[in-house]
Amino acid sequence: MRGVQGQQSSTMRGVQGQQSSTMRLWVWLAVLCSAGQSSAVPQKMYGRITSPNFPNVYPNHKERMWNISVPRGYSIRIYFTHFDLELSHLCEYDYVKLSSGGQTLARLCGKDSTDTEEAPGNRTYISTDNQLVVLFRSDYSNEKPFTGFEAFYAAEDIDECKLGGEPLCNHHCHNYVGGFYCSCRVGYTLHEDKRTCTGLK
Ligand SMILES: [Ca+2]
Ligand SMILES: [Ca+2]
Repeated sequence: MRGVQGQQSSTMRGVQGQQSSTMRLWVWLAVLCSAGQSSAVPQKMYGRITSPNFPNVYPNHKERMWNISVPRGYSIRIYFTHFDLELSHLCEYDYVKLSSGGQTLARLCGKDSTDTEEAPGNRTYISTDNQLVVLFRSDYSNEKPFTGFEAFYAAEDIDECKLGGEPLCNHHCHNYVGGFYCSCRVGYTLHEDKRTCTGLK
């Protein structure tokens, strides 16, 4: 009996040893892959963000930041389905700040817009590039309870052919979801830069 048990346990050890070395290999491969493809991590194309404790009252002295990022060729559209923050002059005390491309898109507070303060209402905000930073901040007090905000965002195709400024294509521009491409009039070929057309001679 003892002999059989010994055999079994040594077989078991063998299997376990094999399993753990296979495990090690997978972990090692996973580490390798994640190290090499950190920029290729699938990005969320949509989402929901809320103030802390939503739909309940948000706490004082709170700061939260969301760095929303979608693939290149897309911008981010965001709108609010609920907005109730303390109102203060120029949204000094509590606010939600939207920024993109290094500039502030909006600084929001209150419930409805006033002459000097902006609340989102039904407005939709669009990022200037493929990144949007949302910052929520509350100061040390509230005169009454406020329930904060709920917002939804989604990636939206940039129509590169309709952007202002210098046209991206020499002749024809064609937009598609996530990018664009150029083509040339008859008698011209597309240059290696994929944008310039040169005459055939
Ligand atoms: Ca406050
Ligand atoms: Ca596009």
